[in-house]
Amino acid sequence: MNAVACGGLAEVNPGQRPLFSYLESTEAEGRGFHPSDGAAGGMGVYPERNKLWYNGGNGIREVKKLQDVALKRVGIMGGTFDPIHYGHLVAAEAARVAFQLEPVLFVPNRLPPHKKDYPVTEAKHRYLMTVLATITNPHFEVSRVELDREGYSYTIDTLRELRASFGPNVELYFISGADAILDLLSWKDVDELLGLCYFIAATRPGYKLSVELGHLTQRYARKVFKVEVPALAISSTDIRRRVKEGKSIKYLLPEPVENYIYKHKLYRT
Ligand code: DND
Repeated sequence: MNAVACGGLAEVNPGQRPLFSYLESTEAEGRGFHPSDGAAGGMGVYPERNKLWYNGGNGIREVKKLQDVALKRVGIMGGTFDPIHYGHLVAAEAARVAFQLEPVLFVPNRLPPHKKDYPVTEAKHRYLMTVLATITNPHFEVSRVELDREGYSYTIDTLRELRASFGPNVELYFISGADAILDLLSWKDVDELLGLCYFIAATRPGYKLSVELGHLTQRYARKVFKVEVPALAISSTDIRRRVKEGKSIKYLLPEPVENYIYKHKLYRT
């Protein structure tokens, strides 16, 4: 993965107080770094150098080692995962590396609120496929928080639960495809949701998410970061169609998930 293209979507404001002085003053107060403050100035991380950069309008300057300033950051990859595939895994890994998330929690939903009119595979299968797909990555975990909750799996309910269990010193980053971010305004209690977490939108390299997000207010845009990933052409819909048509799904998803699909005769009808 290349130099990380993350950072707030708001424009650089040359008049803004530089991030390094912000860090120095707030560290003294014991508060630490908060990404939304840096976002307005244009900010991101070089993972390979483990440095935070800030562009105050006069070019990029490195300011701090990331581990010196960041709070603990946990990633949340919510999904229907019907089935999980390499697009999901590559997006989660890119976000993990770019934002130094530990761990990334995969959260399969029980009843997706936005797919009320679509048949979704039994939750137990989607959960087990998610476990199989993530088991070899020591930074990935699978959460049953939505599976064990009755009714529709609204993200706001999940974030409230996770916020309560992780406590205030952990920042939560909800990882999502750019397509899902574009629908954010239709999500339940979106105002509260954006107060509980940041969003990381996985986009194709060169994709201008800020243009697409023009309909979001400035307040929302400052809570959305982006990370560029390859493999965006893979989709669960296409994999299900391929199985139904007897076509190969090899190399679109991890082999254990492929074997699980065939063993349990999923997606045949
Ligand atoms: P999907 O059904 O899109 O999941 O649901 C994504 C999340 O949004 C779930 O946690 C939902 O519960 C939540 N949601 C949606 C709508 C309303 C509300 C909540 C609400 O609370 O009101 P998929 O399994 O299809 O995909 C999982 C994620 O991976 C999505 O963000 C999708 O955009 C992304 N994705 C890819 N990212 C990179 N490369 C690819 C991808 N394919 C899917 N190839």
